[in-house]
Amino acid sequence: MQGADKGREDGAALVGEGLRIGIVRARFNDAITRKLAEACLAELERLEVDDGDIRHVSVPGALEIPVALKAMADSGDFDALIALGCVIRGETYHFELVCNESGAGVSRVALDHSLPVANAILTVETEEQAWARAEEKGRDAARVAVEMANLMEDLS
Ligand code: INI
Repeated sequence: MQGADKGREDGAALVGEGLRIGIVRARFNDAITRKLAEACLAELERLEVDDGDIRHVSVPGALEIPVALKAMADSGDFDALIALGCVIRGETYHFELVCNESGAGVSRVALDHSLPVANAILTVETEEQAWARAEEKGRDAARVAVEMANLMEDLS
């Protein structure tokens, strides 16, 4: 098993029908985050999430992702959210700050709202690594969002 499926043993539902998913994509490193989005949307479609149940917005950079996620969470209109971004150390002298703050913000939204947020903000050393990981990371984000939305429904 790889990626989002690592350790999955309980057959938690990977059926997306009826789920409402919000996606926030950072435009910084735009070509890479578009690749993340493309893979994520393809997997959501494969898992039968209806196109009309997906809201997809973009923000300037990873640091703006949490506030957009928060607005989506506040709306009560979503069963799970997905954060798509890319931070590359080689081009970012404040790499740690952008990684840590965006990651902490994503987790905070999830816990404050009891709402699953799949974190697909790539944090890598080089652009080459980002390209190598983008497709799997985008696909995993879709699978995590669907699995966790169904789990939260089971637990509620
Ligand atoms: N934002 C990213 O998403 N990735 C980066 O690699 C990055 N770098 O290199 O700095 C980045 N910075 C912008 C930041 O997210 C905010 O948009 C900016 O600071 C304005 O608030």
